[in-house]
Formats: sequence, C-alpha cells, structure tokens
Amino acid sequence: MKLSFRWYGESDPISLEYISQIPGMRSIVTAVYDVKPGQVWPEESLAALKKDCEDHGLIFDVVESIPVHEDIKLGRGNVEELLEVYCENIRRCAAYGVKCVTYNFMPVFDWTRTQLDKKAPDGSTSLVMYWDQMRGLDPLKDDIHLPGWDSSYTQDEVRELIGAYGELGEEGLWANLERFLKKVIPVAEECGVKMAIHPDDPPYPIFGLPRIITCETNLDRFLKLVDSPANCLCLCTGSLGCARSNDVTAMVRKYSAMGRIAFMHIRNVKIMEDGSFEERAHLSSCGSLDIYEIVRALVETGFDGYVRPDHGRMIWGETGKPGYGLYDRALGATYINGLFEACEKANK
Ligand code: DNO
Repeated sequence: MKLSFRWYGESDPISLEYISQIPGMRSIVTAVYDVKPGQVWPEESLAALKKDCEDHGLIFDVVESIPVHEDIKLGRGNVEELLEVYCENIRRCAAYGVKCVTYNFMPVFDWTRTQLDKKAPDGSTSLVMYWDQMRGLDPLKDDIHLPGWDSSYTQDEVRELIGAYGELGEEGLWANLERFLKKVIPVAEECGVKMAIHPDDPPYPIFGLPRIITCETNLDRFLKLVDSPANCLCLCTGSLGCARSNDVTAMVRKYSAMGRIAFMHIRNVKIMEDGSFEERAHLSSCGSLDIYEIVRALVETGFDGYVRPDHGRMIWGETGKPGYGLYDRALGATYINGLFEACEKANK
C-alpha cells in the first residue's frame, strides 16, 4: 500500500514539513481549490503542487477531488462541454504525475453531519450525525446550513436543486453517472489514471435526495457500468460503515480481490442504537468497524493502492478544519502502518 495524507494546499495550517515527519508517509492527496467546478485547472497550480510536495520528499499523485458539476449529475445544461473540461482536468493532472483521482456523485451535498465538534468524555471532539438533531429539519422550508454543505449555494438554489434531483430520481442519476463514466474512463485509461468514486456519506437518502453509491448491490452495478481497471472505488470505511447493513470487511475483501479499489479512506465510526453515528478514533475497539480485519483483507488480496487515514478527532488542544487536524490523523497513520506491517509479516 501507498500511505498518503490529505493536504489542503498552501492555506492548510498543517505544513508539508509536518506531514513528511509522519513515519512511512509517501503521497500527498490534494486538489486545486481556487477553481470552480466546471473550469479547467491551471497548469501553474498543478506544477506548484508537484514542486511543493517534491521539495518535502513527498509525491503528489492523488487528487481529491475533481468535483463533478451539478449539471453533469443532473444531465442538464451544457453537459458535453462540462465533460470535456473534466477530461481535460484528468489529462492535466496525469501530466503532473497524478495516478488516482477521487470524486463523488452525491447530489448537492458532500458528506452530512449535524455537529462538527461533539465533545467526548475524554475531551476530544469529533464529527457526528444525530437523528434527533436532523429530525424536523426541512431544507425546502427552513433556512438550514448543515456542516459540510456547500455554502456557495443560496437557500433558493438549494431548493431548486433538491426539486430537480427529486424529479430525476435514482434511475436518472444512474443514467447520468453512466454517461459520465463512458466519457471519462477511456481518457483515464489513456493517461494511466485510476478514477475512484467516493461512496455517499452517509450511504442512505438524506431529505429524499437520491443516493446510489451506498451498498454492495449498487457498487456491483457501478463497477459494471464500465468494466475497466480504471473505473475504481475510493472505499471509505467510515462512509459505508455508518449503515449497519454494510459488511465493510467483506466489501473490502471482494473489491480488493477484483483489483477495483484504487484508494482506501480508513477511519472508524460508532453506530448508535437509533442509527445515528459518531466519528471515533481509528482503533478497532473505539468504534463499530474492525480495522484490523479490514487491513488483513487488503493485505491478503495483495492491495497495492493508496491508503489515507481519514477524519481524525481534535485532540491535544488542536484547532482547525474539523476532521483534518494533524494529531489524530497522524496517530491513525501510525496505527494503519502497524496493522499493515503485522498483517504483511503474518502473510509471508
Ligand atoms: C470527506 C471526504 C469527502 C471526499 C469527497 C470525494 O472528508 O472524504 O469530502 O473528499 O466526497 O469527492
């Protein structure tokens, strides 16, 4: 596996120097952040990312994310032109050494949580989604801004988008995803890039918006849409893991054996009795997922893709971007390293 760490570019309070000091750290996962979805990424920005990483002994070879414009997902407006831009961005990333591009196909919102700083008894804080905080919220009526939602949309735009996705429905979203893949995957194949779709987080409908990258049946369907080694998963254990019905270890074993996981986001999550969930420390005993079994499944299936510790808690008084502090993600990286070393030695 190739150990990686997400870095938000120059404005990230965590320096590349600090990241490079984490044992075994190899790759940087980042993106061009000052360009809107649907626009071409400037070559100078990509060149600067590559150079910054190299100056710190790190490799810029994973992009998270090239965002998919809502009009591509909705299949409206100038889709062909937007798809062209998307392909051009893949080509440009590849020219600067990128081997894996992450994206998602979630309508309107990326991940959904109800609170970003829930305090645990030990004083650490983390992201949570509690149903009793969600219930009663109606984005069509209320002026709500849940954490993680794109603040660039006005409330009216959000309402319009929700209406449009309601009309589109799940099958419509599948059709638009297929159209996207049929255009993009051949380009990725040509330039040696693996496209890695991130699952919906959480993997069930929120406010009636269609969600399709959610479970084994749907992941099977997704991989068959374009049956290519460049059409892969970014298997996020914490996203799939907050639906009790998902057997994350079995999914990892199956898709890794098929060679269709390009990128692993590893983190733990605790599912509560009512289906709410809390992000927890990476250690298996801290949450509902068995991280040891997940790593063992990867090792036994010869996984050689990218791995990153995913969201960390805020600990030791650190402040910053929720989920993306240094300390707990570094602890996560070290734990992941330990599990891989043990599983690899046992597997010899
Ligand atoms: C959350 C991340 C996601 C992910 C996107 C990929 O912290 O894992 O925001 O980057 O869904 O497009």
